[in-house]
Amino acid sequence: MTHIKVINPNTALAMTASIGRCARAVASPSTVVTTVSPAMGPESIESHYDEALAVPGVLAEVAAGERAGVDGYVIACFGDPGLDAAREVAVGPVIGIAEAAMHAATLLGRSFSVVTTLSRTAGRAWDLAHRYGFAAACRGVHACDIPVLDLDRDPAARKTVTELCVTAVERDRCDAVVLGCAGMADFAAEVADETGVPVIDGVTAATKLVESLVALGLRTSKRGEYAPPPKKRYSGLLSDFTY
Ligand code: 2AL
Repeated sequence: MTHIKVINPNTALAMTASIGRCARAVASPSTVVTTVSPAMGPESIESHYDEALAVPGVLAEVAAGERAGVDGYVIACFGDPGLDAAREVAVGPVIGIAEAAMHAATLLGRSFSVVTTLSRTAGRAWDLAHRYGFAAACRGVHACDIPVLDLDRDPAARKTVTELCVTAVERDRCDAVVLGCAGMADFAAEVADETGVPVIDGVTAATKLVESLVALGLRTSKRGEYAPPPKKRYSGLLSDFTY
């Protein structure tokens, strides 16, 4: 049995439940998927400030997962918050949803475009495309300007996102679409129907990638930068993080 812990770095529990449904729908019957939100952090992540303050909660969940014998982790927010730090803490693989989706998109086509939430999150999506080596394949990052929590609450959100994906494919002439928020995970099938191109939701892509790496017996490298962090004291609110 493989145990994958899917961490929604925000504290919106309805979104965590939806992320869990999407991840479980693709996981093998022999995989147990646990979905959590950290006990502390922002209710949604749509700024660099939100992202920075989401990271301690994510790391606490990875540390708890290590104590519980979790085999691998998905960081289910498109900014991939805390990904490198989580890999220092975890023995098994840790994959971010932007990372998973961009890798999958470039296996299925020569180019992709990202459809994200607020315009201010586009810079982070571009940063990650550069970091993962996919900037040349990324034709555009388009914002629907719907706040993360409204993706679920606003009945028009699904249609707005789908229409923006259709426009992105026409305008960018891209081969695939990457959904730029975990809150869009259950939009993928509909967007694929409307655009006619592969549409990658990072939650499902990352879940299957983690599952595959674990099945291959592969773990995070502990030789270099992803070795456990040096032991030292942390003060104040971070005193529990002393490694
Ligand atoms: C996200 C995401 O995936 N979760 C969240 O809170 N914010 N991404 C985004 N582009 O807004």
